[in-house]
Parts: sequence; structure tokens; C-alpha cells
Amino acid sequence: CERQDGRPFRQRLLVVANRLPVSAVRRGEDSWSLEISAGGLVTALLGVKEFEARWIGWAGVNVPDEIGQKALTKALAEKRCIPVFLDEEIVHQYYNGYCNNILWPLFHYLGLPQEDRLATTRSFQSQFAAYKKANQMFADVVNMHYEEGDVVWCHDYHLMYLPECLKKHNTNMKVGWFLHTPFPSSEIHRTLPSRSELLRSVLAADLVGFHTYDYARHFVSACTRILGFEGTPEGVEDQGRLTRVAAFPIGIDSERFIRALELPPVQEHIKDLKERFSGRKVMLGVDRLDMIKGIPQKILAFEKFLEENPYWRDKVVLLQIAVPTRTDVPEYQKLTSQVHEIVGRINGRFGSLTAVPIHHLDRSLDFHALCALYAVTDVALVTSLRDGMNLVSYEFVACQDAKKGVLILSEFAGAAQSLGAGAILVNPWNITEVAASISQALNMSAEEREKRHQHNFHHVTSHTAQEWAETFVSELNDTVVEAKLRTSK
Ligand code: ADQ
Repeated sequence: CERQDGRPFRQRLLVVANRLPVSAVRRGEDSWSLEISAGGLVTALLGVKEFEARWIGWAGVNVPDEIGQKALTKALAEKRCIPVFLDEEIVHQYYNGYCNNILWPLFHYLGLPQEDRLATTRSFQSQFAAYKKANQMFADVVNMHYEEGDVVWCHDYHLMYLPECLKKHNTNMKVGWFLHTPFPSSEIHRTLPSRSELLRSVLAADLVGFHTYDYARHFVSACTRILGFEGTPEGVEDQGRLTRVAAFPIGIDSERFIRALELPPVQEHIKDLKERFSGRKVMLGVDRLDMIKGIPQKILAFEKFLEENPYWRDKVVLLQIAVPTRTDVPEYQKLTSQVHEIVGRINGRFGSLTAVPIHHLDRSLDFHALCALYAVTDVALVTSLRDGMNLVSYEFVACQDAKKGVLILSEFAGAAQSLGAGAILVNPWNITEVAASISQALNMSAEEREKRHQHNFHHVTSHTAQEWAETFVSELNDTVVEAKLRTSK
């Protein structure tokens, strides 16, 4: 197998993630159309060029019939994707339930569901059983496609039970697990009823990775406090078996963004946007519409800024692009209505017949439109309440080499640890502070913007997605070799 440039791939990599990087839409009994879907992991792995990567995951649709499954498997194979078929009940219990209702909020410090304690406890158990069952289904597909020498890289909180399932089947398999969300303080993690089982399973992997050193430290503390294992500078040790635990901060394929800015359709978009917003400073938010992204808090901070700075009212516009996710979950529906209500109120309050201060779009933008928006932005607002890393902040910086705009960044995003020196860091819960930082950003001198931008641009272009994946996979290989040497001694 060869790469596009004709050189051979270094190794086969099985990337196992809950979702395949495509959305599948059924067009007929045996025909499907596929579309690449937006998301952090997809973006990062687009930059991985040295490995012959195959994806294993759920296609996001229920396909109960054999004809449909066969046709979809065939269509996906062309994109090097291998489907795991999950039925509606499993998706409900495992994905909507255990993953999105329990692990996601808990890992972002939003706690466990509060409603009816008893009902939660009962449904918790069935959801955890479904979680384990689904993880075993992923393992079965991996086992079917695994070839000796492959590296298996499991991703995210959906698949914490997978390393154990894989190692039970084949102890020689090289298994890595990476978490894209924060790993919370052990005090938060210990509230999870299945806390020990999940930790033990993750520890079955050879290498466990997180975006930041803090998340890795929280994980090691959870293993020492909850399981009584030993934390060492290299990871977690129990009865002579070491699981390596380390930080591998993700990056983006910065070249892809920089090159895109030269393309005619992007230039065209840039020209249109400049005309459209001429005479106004552009502020930008790009997020999935999720409670962790702090969208209502961001918009309220913008309102406070307008309230306190009448001079800026007709000279600034906030473009908030929010891709809807998990639209069938009532809490997410509530969030959408809440955001619409706040935007409507502020536009009514500060808008005129010809202009409004906030343009809010509930949708995904294509890559070219997104690059153009990043390029014309004066101030980007990333105000996540918690975020594993946040790639939007990286993408913005990559597209700003001409303009040198300002990044306002939540101190609770992993990216604060890498882009903190160039960004204005804020506590997103403190609306007064965010409003003041908007003012600081809009009034910042060109010299200071240049200095801050250079710092971040250097980081974003030198810590890429490709390097992230290569470092993780090489370290996984070395870890396995070391372990073999240790056992043979
Ligand atoms: P996400 O929560 O999805 O990822 P983020 O890292 O910001 O968050 O990545 C979002 C991606 O989706 C970006 O590439 C962005 O361009 C794209 N996107 C978002 N809104 C869009 C829109 N309206 N139109 C088009 N594209 C849009 C999870 C974790 C993060 C972590 C990543 C990677 O929650 O903390 O950084 O995985 O590990």
C-alpha cells in the first residue's frame, strides 16, 4: 500500500472510534451516499499521512437488514472504513445514555444526572451493561480485521471498556487509548458507580494518552486512590505491569488551512465577507452546540460589552456558528431555544433596521467558508466551560497570519496550556471579565497583536495533528517492545 506521494506507509493503523468520519444516508435498498462529518477527531486524523489508517466505528445509522448492511460495508470500504452495526436499543442505552448522559457531563465537571435518583440508579445499570456490550461489539470487529503488526488506537470516552475486551482476546495486540475530553479530578471521577471497572479496563491498554499533563495526573490519581495501584513518573503500575500514561497534546493540519486561504473560492468568500461587514470589527464563535462550549455565557458577555461600550454598538458584529449535535436529547433542544432567545433579545435591544449585532447560524459550514471566516475575523471567542483541547482556537490562529487577530480563550480549554501566552485567557463563567477582555482585544495595539499572534502561530504550525499521531503511535510501539523485553528478562 502506498501514500499519495508514492512512498510506502510505515504501518497499518486501526483507528477505533465511536463514529466513523462519515455520515451515511440511505438512498435505496442497496445504495448509500457518504459525507465526511465535522468533528475534532476527524480534523486531527486528516493530517495523519504516515500510516495506512483504517477506521472502525458506527456509521450513525440503524441498518437492521442484511442487504443494507452489505451495501453500506461495501461503500465504506472505499473510504477505508469498517462499520460496527449497533441497533436502536443499544444506541439509546450506550450512546445517548451512558456516553452522552453520564460520561460526557461528568468528564466536563457537570456532574451525574440529578433527576430521580432511584430511576437513575436502575437505568444506570442497564446503560452500563449496554456500554459494555457495545464495546464488545467494537472489539469483535477489530478482532476480525486485525493483522499481526497492526497498531490499534482506541479513541475517547465511548470506548473505555474496549482495551480490556481486546487484550482478553489477544494479549499481543498493541493497544493504545486516547481521551479527547478532559479527565476530571479524581474527586469527580469517584462519584461514578462504575469507576473501578472503567479504570481497570483502560489500564489494560499499553499506552494511555491525554491532551494535557493535568488530565494525565488526574487519571493517575484516580487509579491510585480508587484502585490502590501505584502511580509512577511513567504511569500506573500494578503487580509488576506498567501502563504508560502521558500527555499528547493534539494539533491540526495547519498547512491545509494556510494553503486553503490562497484558493479562489476562499478568496471569493473573503471578499464577500469584507464587503458585507465593512466598517465593522468581526468577532467569531465556532462551536458544536453543546453545553460545554459556553455559548449562552459568551453571548451574555457580548451583551454586557455592548451595554458598557455604546461607542462600539454599530462598529462590531458577533458571528456565532453553532453546529447542532445530539438534537434528539431534550437538554440540547433546551440549549438551542435558550441561545435563540438570548440572541433575539440582544438583537432587538441593540439592532437597527439595517444591522444586527449578532448573526447566529445553527449549522455546519463547509471548509472553504470556515477558512474565509477565520481569516476575516478580528477577535475569536472560545469560551468553553470545559474542553479537552479545542481545535477551533488552533484553526483560527492558522488562518490569521495576515490579519493577526486576537484570540480570547477559556482557561478551562486544554488549548489554554499551549496558546495561553498569545491569547487573552478568561474565566468563561465571569461575564464581566469576558466583556472586559472583548474591549481589551478590540483596542489592542498592532504591535501587541503581532507579538501574541507570532507566539501562537509558531505553536500551531509546529505541533501538528500528524506529529501528534506519529508521536502517540511510535511511543505505543516502543512501549510494547519495552514490555516484551521486561517479560523476557
Ligand atoms: P469537539 O468538541 O468537536 O472535539 P473542537 O476541538 O473544537 O471540539 O473541534 C471541532 C471541530 O469541528 C473543528 O475542527 C471545527 O472546525 C469543526 N466545527 C465546529 N463547528 C463547526 C461549524 N459550525 N461548521 C463547520 N465546522 C465546525 C473533541 C473535544 C475537544 C478536542 C477534540 C479533538 O471536545 O476538546 O479538541 O475532540 O481532540
